[in-house]
Amino acid sequence: MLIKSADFIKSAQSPADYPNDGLPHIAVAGRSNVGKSSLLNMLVQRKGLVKTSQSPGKTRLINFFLVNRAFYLVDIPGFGYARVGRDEKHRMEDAIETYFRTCKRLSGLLYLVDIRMTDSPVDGEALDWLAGFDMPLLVVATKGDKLNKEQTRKALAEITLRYKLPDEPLVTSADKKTGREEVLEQIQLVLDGAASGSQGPSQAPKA
Ligand SMILES: Nc1nc2c(ncn2[C@@H]2O[C@H](COP(=O)(O)OP(=O)(O)OP(=O)(O)O)[C@@H](O)[C@H]2O)c(=O)[nH]1
Ligand SMILES: [Mg+2]
Repeated sequence: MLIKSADFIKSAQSPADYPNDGLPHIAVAGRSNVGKSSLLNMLVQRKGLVKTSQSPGKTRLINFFLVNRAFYLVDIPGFGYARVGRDEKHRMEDAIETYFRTCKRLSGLLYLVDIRMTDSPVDGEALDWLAGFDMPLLVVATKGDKLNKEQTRKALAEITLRYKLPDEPLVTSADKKTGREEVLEQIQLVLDGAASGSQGPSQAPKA
């Protein structure tokens, strides 16, 4: 997939704010600080289009980025971030759940896991919950630059086993700019599936 354009369109808290022009959405979710915003910037090759941060909990609203005027990449606030207040946390969780439940244009999900976190209860719960939504789910391991080849092989096997994934996740590094083509290829398959009315590839955990 060639990225010709990528623009921030809007932030949303409730359904009235979702883009409603009939174009498909691909959401990017994962724990706070896993590297969602960094991956989005890498995918569209626009450093700084999506705000990233050292401190978790930076992305608090659902942010919509229009790509190639053809589909939206959607930056979802991080799961499991405890340091925002309880009311704020509930508000964010409600906003995320409402989006997953109600957005008719949501065609697929990327769920990001930190390649070094091979046994995370937050990821385990989130993946089980997301598998309940009837749509393609692709698991992507971020921060691949943090491990060497052997550690990577081991981590991928552990993640696949721990979360009962049908396949090993793709590995990306926003620092080293690796895994970009592979992720874009999967997104293209999901979009093709949505356009043809059939479901694209999915890596949802096995029941
Ligand atoms: N080494 C390395 N660091 C990364 C990578 N991707 C992200 N980071 C770092 O991880 C931190 C969090 O990155 P973000 O992209 O802001 O993470 P996020 O998932 O959007 O975080 P929230 O918006 O808080 O949920 C930043 O310090 C990034 O520089 C990567 O591939 N490799
Ligand atoms: Mg973010």
